[in-house]
Amino acid sequence: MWQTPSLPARPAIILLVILLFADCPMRAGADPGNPLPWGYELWLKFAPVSDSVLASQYRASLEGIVMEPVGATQEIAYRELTEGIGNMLSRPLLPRTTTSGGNLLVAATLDRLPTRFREFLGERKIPAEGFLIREVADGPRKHILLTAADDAGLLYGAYRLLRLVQTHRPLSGLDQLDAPKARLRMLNHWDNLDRSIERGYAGFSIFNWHTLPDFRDPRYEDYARANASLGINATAVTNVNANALVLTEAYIDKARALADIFRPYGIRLYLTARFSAPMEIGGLDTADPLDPRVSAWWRDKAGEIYRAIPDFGGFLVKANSEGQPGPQNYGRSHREGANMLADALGPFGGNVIWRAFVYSEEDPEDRAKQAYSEFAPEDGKFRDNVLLQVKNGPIDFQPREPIHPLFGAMPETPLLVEFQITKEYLGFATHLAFLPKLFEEVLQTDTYREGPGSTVARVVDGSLHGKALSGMAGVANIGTDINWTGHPFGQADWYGFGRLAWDPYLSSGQLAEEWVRATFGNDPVLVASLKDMMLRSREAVVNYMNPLGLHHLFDTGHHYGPGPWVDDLSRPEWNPVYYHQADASGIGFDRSATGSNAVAQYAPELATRYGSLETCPEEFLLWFHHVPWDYRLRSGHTLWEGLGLKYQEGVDTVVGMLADWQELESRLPQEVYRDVSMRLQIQLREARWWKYACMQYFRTFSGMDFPQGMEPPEHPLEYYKALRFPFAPGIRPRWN
Ligand code: BDP
Repeated sequence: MWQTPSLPARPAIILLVILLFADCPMRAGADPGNPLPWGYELWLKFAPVSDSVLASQYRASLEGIVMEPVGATQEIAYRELTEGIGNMLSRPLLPRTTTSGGNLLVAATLDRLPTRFREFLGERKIPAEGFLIREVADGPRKHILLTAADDAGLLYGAYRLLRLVQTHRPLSGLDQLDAPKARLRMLNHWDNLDRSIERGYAGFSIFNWHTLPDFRDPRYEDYARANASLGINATAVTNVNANALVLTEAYIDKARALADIFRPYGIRLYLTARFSAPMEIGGLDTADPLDPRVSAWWRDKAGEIYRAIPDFGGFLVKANSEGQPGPQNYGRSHREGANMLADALGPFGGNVIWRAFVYSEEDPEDRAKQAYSEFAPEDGKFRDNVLLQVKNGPIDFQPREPIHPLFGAMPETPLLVEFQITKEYLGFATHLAFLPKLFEEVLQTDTYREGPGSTVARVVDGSLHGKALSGMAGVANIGTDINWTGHPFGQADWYGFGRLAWDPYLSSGQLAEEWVRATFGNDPVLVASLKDMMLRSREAVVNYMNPLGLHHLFDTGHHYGPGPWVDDLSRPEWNPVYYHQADASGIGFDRSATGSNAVAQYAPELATRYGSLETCPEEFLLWFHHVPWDYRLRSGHTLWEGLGLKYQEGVDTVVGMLADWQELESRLPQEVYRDVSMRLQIQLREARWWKYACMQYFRTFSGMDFPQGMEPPEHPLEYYKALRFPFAPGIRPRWN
């Protein structure tokens, strides 16, 4: 049998994994030729092609490889191609020195490609980080040509070719010219220096700051590899609720070690910068951005970092938000704070990523309006190397939100769309909710800022306002769990995020299918059934948690489970009652012209659509309107009935997902089958809990009977209100 992959990191990982699992009995369903537990290899398993006809076609097209790798990135591409294709074709992909001896894979960057191959490009240009994969005729031979303008492009092209084989795509007639649509494709880790992870549900942080820089956990390289395989090219490895220590000399040295590992994979390292760092670690008595001592401190700090990490990406900053320090502590604006940092990083080519997630405890304005009010008037006043990072919706990563009104509203300011991959509000790592469905919904929404077709995807790729700098950031769902993401299907969220950051126009259906094929193989029954299940899963969560535009009904602090009754927290907008506004007359937040008028922050087309009860899509009904309990929905049901039936629909979908999963038992590795079965049982129990708790509570206002078709609650309201979860995971530690 052809060998399992042996990237440099691999032997050490295998050893580590063997040690970790030394006490475990032999796991049923494990591949005997591959000692890695299921899930560690993510979508990069490159299992042998099971269809023998297809396998022989691939073998005939890929008889050997002509490639002379130059430098670390090309070495990786070479290794991936030879080992991955070798594995999938169950025979080595041997090196050749000439193109005469068979149908070959010919791979090189353009500058090293023989002229006769360069001609196959024709008039087309390969953009930075892009690649061409094309079947080309060469006398009696047909080669697969892989070429790129730069090393990163060659690596991305290698992963694309591997994916084509892995997902059983034909190679004949192949002609793919592709490049990332956005410059910045980034993960944000909310990882603390003590390895706890804010909103992390898959173990501890993979970044072990204590043992860095000397101990280079092989996992760092496997992490970089997984990201590179998707096209992710930047990562901020520390929490936005930042600790200034990471900017001290010792930690910069640790960060250098990570950056060195990530570099050959085309990934630039970012750090989060705590705005008060000049006081906490710099001995100054102020962090006022307009104080020359403060700006000098940041300039020196930038210089120090760039001496260690010449390609350092820059700072990601959360300022004056949820208790974090910022320029407003000194009466300065976000712009003044961001520009000061931008001036420090600019000479080195670094960026400041400034988060727009701000809302103030003193501001009585609707929280959904605050970021727009703060930032929109500042358009055009930021330095060129400042990017504004805007969450997908105006509140906070809810199961469903309308798009953030800032999208398309700042034509002069580079922008990153921020998604949450970790499931703070979609069931942690126990619920299956395929997030690319949510991402797709946001990306395909039309902002109408420049007329019809001004989608959020065009904000991500920069085309809406011709921006060179733009992109997508995702809050990572990765931890030390052996399968990286806790829930096996959490891998699909990481995968889908990365692919959408590369190309925000991809469909969630395609991504689900790609991931299933890469992860579970190409069995058509499995592919169809899992894809269908994944595509239904996100709407299920919306329905059993926050249907019809409800939002932020989550219990306090940990956000685990329902807490719609919570009304005693110090800040009004920390209480779920602020968001649902239920009373005897109805339920929902009036953001129309008669209410907070948040609708006016959107382009007129959306403002009109959302602002009127008649045209507002029902999925956003209670987001924008306070609606009487007996209001007739389009289905003919009253709002009260419709609400109960939506909750029920969510639960029913999970019942269906569980049944579909059980049907597939014989087609799945046993360990995954059991793992996901248990998680689906938890999901079902919690879906019912949400439905019962919320409907019991809302009935205290509607005063109506539960609708026909909704299972009646198992317990009285007091039971649900009394539930406590002091150790629910992911809570922010008290010190940051
Ligand atoms: C909220 C989280 C909180 C984060 C905050 C943020 O509850 O832990 O610090 O977002 O994005 O969703 O800064």
